[in-house]
Amino acid sequence: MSLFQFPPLIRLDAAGGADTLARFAFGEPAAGLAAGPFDVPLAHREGPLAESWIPAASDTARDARRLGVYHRHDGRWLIGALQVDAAGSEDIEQAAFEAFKTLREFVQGCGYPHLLRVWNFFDRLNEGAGDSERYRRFCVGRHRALAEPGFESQLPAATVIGTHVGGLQIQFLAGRVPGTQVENPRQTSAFRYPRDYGPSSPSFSRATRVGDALLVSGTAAVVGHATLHPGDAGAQIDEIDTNVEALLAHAAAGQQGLWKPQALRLYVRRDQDQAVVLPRVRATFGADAPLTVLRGDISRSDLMVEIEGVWTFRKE
Ligand code: 3EB
Repeated sequence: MSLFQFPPLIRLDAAGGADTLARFAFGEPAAGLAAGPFDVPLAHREGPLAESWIPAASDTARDARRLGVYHRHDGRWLIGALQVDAAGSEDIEQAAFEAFKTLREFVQGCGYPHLLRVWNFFDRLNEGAGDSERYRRFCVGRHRALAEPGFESQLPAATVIGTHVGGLQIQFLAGRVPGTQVENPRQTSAFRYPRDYGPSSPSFSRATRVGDALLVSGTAAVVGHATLHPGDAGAQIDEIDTNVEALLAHAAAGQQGLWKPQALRLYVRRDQDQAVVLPRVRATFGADAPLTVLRGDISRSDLMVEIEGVWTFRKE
């Protein structure tokens, strides 16, 4: 029996409740207000306003802060957040380096040493030319903090999305036991991207499998290591669907069964692309698939859309 048959690891919800370990709330903070640790600081466009992770009796979950990392844990899982303000993240390479050093030290000392899933949000993602682009600098700092012999096989699933508000926001899920890294046969592993995409490759796995749940990284129209259909959101979303299908098939590893989406996030760079993208996503993943649409910048300036989420496997 796997851990996650009942209940599922995650659900999208509109109302929320006190019965989960963490509730990520979508939406840009109002002017002058700071984002809370579990706020996802992106403009919300469609779907549920929050994502609740890990059913937990409220009396077993604990709130704490150590090394500047706000976190909640329930004995099996830990969900945490680390925030760097606008001034502190102006040098995004250094901010990423320090944040991931802290994150490493934090998870190693907290009893939940296995990083399973990480989300990163910061502003002006595509600002700067060539290797000075902020996303590329972020990758350099993150890589510097994480690189050690064999680290590639321990990398969590991840997301990097650009915000319109200042500061670096990192959220993560860690466990007492490791997950299983899943790469996508249709995509070069990001940690093996060639030099063309920046001085340091992006340090993440395509997905992490935890029991029956597959935590899928932000997935874009990258095939091999190349961007396909640059700037064309409609064609890119079809490529993403194919990427996700390839990943799910690979993750099933020959087992008979079906992957069911528990909660999906669709990130769209430009509002005008939503009309073409959304119907295709619904056609692929089901009209009733639990989906939230957020506006955000994507790691390469020619990428217009990205999808991520959690799928669970049901044996047949
Ligand atoms: C890609 O496949 C698209 O740098 O952590 C997706 C998810 C992407 C995570 C990251 C980047 C990251 O390269 C971009």
